[in-house]
Amino acid sequence: MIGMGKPRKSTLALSGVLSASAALGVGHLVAALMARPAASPLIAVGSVAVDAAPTPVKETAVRLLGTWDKPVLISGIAVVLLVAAAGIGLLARHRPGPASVAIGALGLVGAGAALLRSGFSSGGVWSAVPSLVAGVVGVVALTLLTRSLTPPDLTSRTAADSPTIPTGSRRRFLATVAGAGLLAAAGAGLGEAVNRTRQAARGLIRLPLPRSAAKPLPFGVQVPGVQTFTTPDDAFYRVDISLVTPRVDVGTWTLTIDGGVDRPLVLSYDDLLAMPMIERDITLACVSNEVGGAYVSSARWLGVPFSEILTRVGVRPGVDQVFSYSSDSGYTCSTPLAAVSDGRDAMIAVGMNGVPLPDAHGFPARMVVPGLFGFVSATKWLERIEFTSYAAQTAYWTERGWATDAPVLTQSKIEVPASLGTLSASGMIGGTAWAQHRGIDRVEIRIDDGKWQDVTLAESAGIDTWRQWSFHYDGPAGRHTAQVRATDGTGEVQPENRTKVFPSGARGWHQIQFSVE
Ligand SMILES: Nc1nc2c(c(=O)[nH]1)N[C@H]1C(S)=C(S)[C@@H](COP(=O)(O)O)O[C@H]1N2
Ligand SMILES: [Mo]
Repeated sequence: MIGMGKPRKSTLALSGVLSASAALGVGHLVAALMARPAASPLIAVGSVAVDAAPTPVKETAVRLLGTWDKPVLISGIAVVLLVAAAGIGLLARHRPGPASVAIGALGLVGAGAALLRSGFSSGGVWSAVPSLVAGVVGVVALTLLTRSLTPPDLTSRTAADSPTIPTGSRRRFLATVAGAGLLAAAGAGLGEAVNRTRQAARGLIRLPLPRSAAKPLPFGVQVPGVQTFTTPDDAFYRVDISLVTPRVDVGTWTLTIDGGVDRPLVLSYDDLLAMPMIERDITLACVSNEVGGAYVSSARWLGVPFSEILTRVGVRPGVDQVFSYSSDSGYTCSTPLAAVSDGRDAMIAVGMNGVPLPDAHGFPARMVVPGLFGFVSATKWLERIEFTSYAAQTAYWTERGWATDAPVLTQSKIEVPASLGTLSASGMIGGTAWAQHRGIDRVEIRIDDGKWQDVTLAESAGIDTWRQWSFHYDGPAGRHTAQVRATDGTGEVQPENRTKVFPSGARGWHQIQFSVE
């Protein structure tokens, strides 16, 4: 084929695809080297797509695909890009100029996406670099590949010389193909390796001891068969808008605390670790948790109490909102000033269950505020806290129609037996109930259409954590239903009527069917 002088269409398309692959590989590596994994071209474009997608689309994607939603999206975008690149490869045969412009334009699309996500701040503009480099790599690769397919002075040759491409060109083409393939694979692979090793340094971090330690957990907090009272880090639910887990370099990371304050602060990781710490057991819940869902977990957090921050910076009159920013994802979050200044254990957390925060849960620092849903309190990969007003700043989810003020709703759930499961020989039904910062005072269960009965509550570890419960079933065999409802520390009973998670969280009783042998 190549020796025939007229390259096949498939060869041309392949040239386009290879050029784009090399571009993406190099772009990925550059993003990793710059410690901005989210600025990798594909991921930047994917992130913008996630932002732009209407809320119902996002909810459907999460429901259908679960945690596969992001890999599926990224693959989809990659396929579209590679098809476009194949087309550009075909175009390159007769119109190399426009083809180069087209592949370069794809780089610009990536750069634009990265800028949209990172903001146009002085630090943010660097996010465009990986895609710009990718664009250049794409243009160069495509030019080299198509040139090696078509001898440059073909037209000026005499009829006797053409149309055969000399074997030298064939070799040159194959070498360029191999080079582009290598760039693509090595770029992607090395990029991933860099992203990972950047984190190896984390093993060396020594967390400070808290000035105020968490109380020992009461002996009876755990009900056998129910999920563990303290959720292990790798089982802790995870919800965020980031397509890739941000991997923050603590060497260069800083936390800025500014806005309506007398003494703004810029803290390094070491500065933060040197501040007084508290350690607390706190249950975190997501507003997107369906009744009976799994987006709720408990951990022992170590962090700097907000009271310490407030004293250091001196908040001015007029401030009513704590507006937090996250590195890498363009995510912002609004928390009422009242919730971090009313004496509850709001903190800037650095530790989770005895170790530095895992990447997925916000390393190196995140907010934790008991009693509020995660989207209005628990900013991960925290980069800046601006004391401001609700009038002046609007957060990411508020812009998308979610509630601005979102305290955790009282919820309870049956964990054993599983829905449609069989009751074990012990006859124990069990689960959890939570109403952070109000506490759980009572949980009741109803079997079939019977009357509500009190369950046995496990010991309370405080009003900021969930409470486990159990109930001994001694009714007849066969198929049954069970329903639960909780009463919070203010005496309010969990309402029966179901509501959707949007905009302020799901209400309603959890019900399961089970059979008894
Ligand atoms: N940077 C950032 N922080 C974030 C989010 C996010 O998308 N980006 N999601 C929030 C939401 S909606 C919840 S429920 C909690 C979840 O925290 P987890 O993933 O550690 O469980 O993080 C919050 N913090
Ligand atoms: Mo959430």
